[in-house]
Amino acid sequence: MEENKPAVTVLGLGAMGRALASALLAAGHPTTVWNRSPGKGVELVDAGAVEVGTAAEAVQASRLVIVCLLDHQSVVDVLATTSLSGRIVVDLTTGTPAQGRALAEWVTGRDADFLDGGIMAIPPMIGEPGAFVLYSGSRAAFDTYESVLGAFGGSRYVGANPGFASLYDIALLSGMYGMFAGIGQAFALIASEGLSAAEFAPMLTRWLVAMTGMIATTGASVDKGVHNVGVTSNLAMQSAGFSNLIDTAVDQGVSPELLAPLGDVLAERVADGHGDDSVGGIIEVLRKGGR
Ligand code: FVH
Repeated sequence: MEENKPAVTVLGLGAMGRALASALLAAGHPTTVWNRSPGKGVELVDAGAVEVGTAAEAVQASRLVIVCLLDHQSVVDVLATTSLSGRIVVDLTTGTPAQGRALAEWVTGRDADFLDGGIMAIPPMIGEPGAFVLYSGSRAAFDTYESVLGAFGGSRYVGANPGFASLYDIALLSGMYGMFAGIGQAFALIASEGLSAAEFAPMLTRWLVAMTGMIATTGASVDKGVHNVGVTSNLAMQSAGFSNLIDTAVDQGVSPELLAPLGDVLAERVADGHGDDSVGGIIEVLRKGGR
């Protein structure tokens, strides 16, 4: 351990907590770890970590406390057993913006500072260049510990509102799950004729990568609230063509249940008189708040 490196505590040694603790150890930080069930810290202890028996002891060991548990309730339950006074709590557990704001209030009410975080990586990526972590809440805490948090990958501070890291996190995950839905549908269609999904995969990758160009242009049109300028593939055309996706799924014995709601939203925007919009126009339907 390097003497001048800040000590860090990690609460939670699931797959992600172990990866975080491991990255801190690799960066030379004296690292104290705790997990509800014993036995998950053995390799970390071999690498130099100190494992303690209670969350309260772990929180006393370091000013900087990283929390990575299953969910928001487990975080509240565990932190309630500790004394947080003078601590900087960084919660990297996935949660909602409302939970991030509630936890910030709860933690700061206990004489501690707070950062909420959203990890945009899976455990093997931690410490690698592809990983990045979003932070929101105390700017002072972020500035003080940015170099420590850099052990996990890139760090991005997204605002003082403690709910913002979760908001960005969930927005990114929403984009990811939308992609998963489309990929699942595409493979199901290919498999319905006994064709090779593995051979189809490069074609799907090429197509999806080509389509990513629309992300930046759609973002710009969302900010302006204008969706009908410079449109090359208008919504009326897309909505009319969308029935082919539903009909083909049904004909091939594949469920259209993931795609059908998107077809409804496209049709609603067209019915609202915005058939000349680009696909970004669907955001205006979504922003009405659901049916
Ligand atoms: N793994 C991933 O790919 C994703 C990447 C993005 C961020 N997520 C979030 O990270 C949080 C932890 O995920 P994880 O992968 O470490 O999850 P598990 O391996 O299942 O470990 C869960 C840990 O939480 C502990 N725990 C659960 N319930 C409680 C409780 N009531 N009180 C105290 N601790 C609790 C559990 O302890 P144990 O079961 O070993 O005793 C583990 O330490 C999560 O928010 C992801 O969404 C990961």
